[in-house]
Amino acid sequence: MDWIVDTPEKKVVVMTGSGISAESGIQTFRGAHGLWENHRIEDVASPIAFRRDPVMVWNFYLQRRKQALASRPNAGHLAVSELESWVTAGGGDFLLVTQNVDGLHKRAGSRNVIEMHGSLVFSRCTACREIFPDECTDMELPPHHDCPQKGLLRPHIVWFGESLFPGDMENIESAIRSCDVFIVIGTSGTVYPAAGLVHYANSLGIRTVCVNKDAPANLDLFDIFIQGEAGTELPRRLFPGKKAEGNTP
Ligand code: BV8
Repeated sequence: MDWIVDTPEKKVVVMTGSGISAESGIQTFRGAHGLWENHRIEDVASPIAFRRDPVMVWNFYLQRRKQALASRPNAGHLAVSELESWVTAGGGDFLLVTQNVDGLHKRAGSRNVIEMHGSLVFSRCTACREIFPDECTDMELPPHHDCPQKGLLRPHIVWFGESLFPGDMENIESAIRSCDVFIVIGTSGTVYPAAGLVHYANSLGIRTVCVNKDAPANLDLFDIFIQGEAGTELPRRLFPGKKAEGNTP
């Protein structure tokens, strides 16, 4: 049995995609043939779409916020949170980078998290740019902020064609530069710059591990590929700290 992390005093970076939330009942992007509520994600998750039809985009994200708030973290999220506790208690460093906007990693107890594509439970004012927690699920129309400019609210999400939040990429790359292992879970490796991070880790000679239900687009960039569902594979393989039944080290 290959443990992915064999001693706690390691420096570990984990990156996840929608696949880790699939077992919580949240559909993945490609798994839904790229459709969400019959929308192609690229057609809705963009500033152009929001300018063209703010009500449709606002409600698209309202539906996803409702679904996320009604969902629960699964064994995969919990295993990542346990790994963080085990590594940090042993004197190691841990960073979780997630492409997901569902908030399930934080609800599973993960602490050092970069939600690189934003979060469904935050909104942002398009005028004053204030970002604030927002778990409201009954505003069918995008509300206006109570700032002087009365700006239209938008989801605090990184859309296609938008840059990541300031500093995030630098912090992610800095953590990868100093890590011993980069573990990528539940992502098809098709969206950049997230999908490029394994290239970066490779260029630095860092061990790269992929845990995924299907072979990702960038499979050849990984040292180890564990094919399977995150909820099953992660508790068994992430670290020897927890003896799951049926483990044969
Ligand atoms: C950027 C938030 C610089 C939204 C997301 C033209 C113009 C502008 C940009 C581009 C362009 N062409 C290309 C680009 C770059 C673009 C891009 O990469 N496009 C792709 C489509 C080619 N990227 C960007 O625009 C990024 N910004 O480049 O800024 C810039 C700025 C201005 C102008 C030019 C450049 C911003 C990208 C962020 C977009 N926002 N999310 C929302 O959620 O609504 S992306 C969204 O899709 C996710 O966050 C995630 O990143 C991606 C979906 O990917 P996955 O998570 O991997 O999901 P998927 O379904 O694909 O795969 C799931 C996997 O899980 C599968 O492999 C499956 O096998 C596996 N799985 C399933 N079940 C399980 C499992 N694994 C384990 N266990 C299971 N149980």
